[in-house]
Amino acid sequence: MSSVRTEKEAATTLEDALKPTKSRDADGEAVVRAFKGGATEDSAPAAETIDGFHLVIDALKLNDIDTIFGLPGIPITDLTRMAQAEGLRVISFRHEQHAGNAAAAAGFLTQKPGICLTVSAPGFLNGLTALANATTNCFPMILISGSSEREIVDLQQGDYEEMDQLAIAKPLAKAAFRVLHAEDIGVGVARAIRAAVSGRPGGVYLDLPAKLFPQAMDAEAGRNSLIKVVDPAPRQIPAQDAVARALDLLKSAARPLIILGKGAAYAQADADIRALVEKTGIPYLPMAMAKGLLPDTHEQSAAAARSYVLPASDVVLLIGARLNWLLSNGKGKTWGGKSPKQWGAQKFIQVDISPQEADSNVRIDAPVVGDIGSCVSAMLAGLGTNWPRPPAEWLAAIAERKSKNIAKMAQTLAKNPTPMNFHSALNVVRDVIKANPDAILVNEGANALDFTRSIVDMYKPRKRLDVGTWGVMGIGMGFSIAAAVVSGEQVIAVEGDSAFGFCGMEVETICRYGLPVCVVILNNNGVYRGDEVNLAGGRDPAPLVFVKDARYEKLMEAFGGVGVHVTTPDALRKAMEDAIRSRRPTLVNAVIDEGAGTESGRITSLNPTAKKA
Ligand code: ADP
Ligand code: TZD
Repeated sequence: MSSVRTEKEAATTLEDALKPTKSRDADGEAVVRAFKGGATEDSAPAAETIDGFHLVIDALKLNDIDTIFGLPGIPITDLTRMAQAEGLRVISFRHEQHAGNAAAAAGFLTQKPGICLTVSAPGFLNGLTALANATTNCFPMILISGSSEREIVDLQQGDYEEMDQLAIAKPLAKAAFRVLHAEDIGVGVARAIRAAVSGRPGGVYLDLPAKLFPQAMDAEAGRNSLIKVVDPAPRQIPAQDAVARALDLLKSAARPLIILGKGAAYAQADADIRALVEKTGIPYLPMAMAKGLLPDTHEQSAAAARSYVLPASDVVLLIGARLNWLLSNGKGKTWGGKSPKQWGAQKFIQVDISPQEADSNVRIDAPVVGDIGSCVSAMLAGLGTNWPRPPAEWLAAIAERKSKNIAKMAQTLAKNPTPMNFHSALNVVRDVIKANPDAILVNEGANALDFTRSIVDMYKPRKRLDVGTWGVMGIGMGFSIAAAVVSGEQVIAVEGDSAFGFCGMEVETICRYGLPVCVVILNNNGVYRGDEVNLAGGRDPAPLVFVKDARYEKLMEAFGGVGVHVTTPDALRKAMEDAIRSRRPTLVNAVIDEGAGTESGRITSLNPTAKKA
């Protein structure tokens, strides 16, 4: 085994591990990373060495990772400092879950794994929710957590923040690795990157014990041990016969439909996806985070006729969308089935990178397995020159429903009730996004989510980030911070007041880094709505109700941002326009009718106890 792990060099306690003895050469350069070791005091001058801290940093940099989202503490405090000193952007959060959410969103937006860095046990667990959520959403991220001393952890002898983190992360991550020796850091980081972005992307856990960081090894050997990952997310070309089968089925359709999911947004194959939709002339539905892949105002969008097209369609082409609960698992009333378990009459084509996704809910007649870019371009190539337009009756039936529903929505949006409601407030957000199509919209809540999704049109790909596959609350500020950091664009976060509560403290982070984030809280005094009463008649408020008329905007003011309290659409519009003009961190507390909203929003039916007498 290499001299790196001689008794002399290896830190024997956590305290030792935290006290690296650094030395600099004459110009303060090259040996900045050098550690005493590799030579005894009376031997020849030590060869240049490199420690674990810098190997981790160099491994990340070598792979074009330029940002770390994290929260410092034992044993990774020095890692955050040194990473910043070495030119990485380190965004330091107030709670690891939001750092993890930021890493996940960065991964979705850039196709590079977002990095979240945490301390051991509790910090790791705080980050783990985000890691599990990233895996569920197929977003690439790497949760790097420091961990305590292996010998003590494994014997359960009671170390500081003792926990077998690797074992706990495994079932919630796409992959999980631990690095024990400095010379393996390069491999560990490379494996984590490959696992996160290849195939179906997901969350990866990388366990770095405290003792690893101050381990020193010969600098040249260290540099040679690092790996620049070649082609981390290799194209996966679909089989020609699978493509032909899919196109034959699509051609045979009388009532075809395309559904675009967030996998399609992630794939960054925007031009080809648009070409496929337009060349086939097939109506399409965007899932929430696929909105804007084609502008929501596109004439082929069937979003305003969703409840008509799903059951009526006969062949459905899914591109990067799973038939999970968000699509009623491909069966039941939504799809024309008579009972919740009954399948509709559709035949499905599913384009997905995961070979195991097909048939997970209903029969997939034509799976096309490969990366979306390659699959869609193969399908485009196979369309030929005389692809038939979908039957005119189908298009006309959709157009009729669409225009009826759009007219109805326009009427609702034109109203200006007092107090404001979701519609009159979101009508403003709709205008603001239309005028600022590059802005990234982050969205969470129940009603605040559902109404924003249906009212606010998106015009460009990957401009909408939301609660995703789990419908998880608390992603708002982490996603907003990541969006602002990786894109530099204005971010608008439309938040339910409950949703905001899960992550509100991160407005300090937004202020600290001066990020152009405008948070709009649709404040109806509670979870879903704010007008419930305690059924027992006691003094405690009902479980879903918050402090009335809470002044959330003061939270932003507390950290130097702009806080605005608004009760009218005009005031909301002005506050949002000011925020965009100034690019200052802004929180608009938009007070809406506390009776507005329904339990769980659009998914009331999933509530086992929601049936009201
Ligand atoms: P939505 O919630 O928008 O319906 P899902 O998260 O359910 O979308 O589905 C996304 C799907 O996209 C996943 O099944 C995932 O395997 C797939 N996917 C992600 N990236 C790619 C890619 N580059 N190529 C092909 N499929 C992908
Ligand atoms: N906890 C977590 C982590 N995720 C969840 N989804 C929930 C709890 C349950 N939940 C929802 O599904 S939506 C929601 C909760 C608590 C909040 C809804 O209230 P809101 O939005 O104020 O954010 P609206 O607009 O008032 O409905």
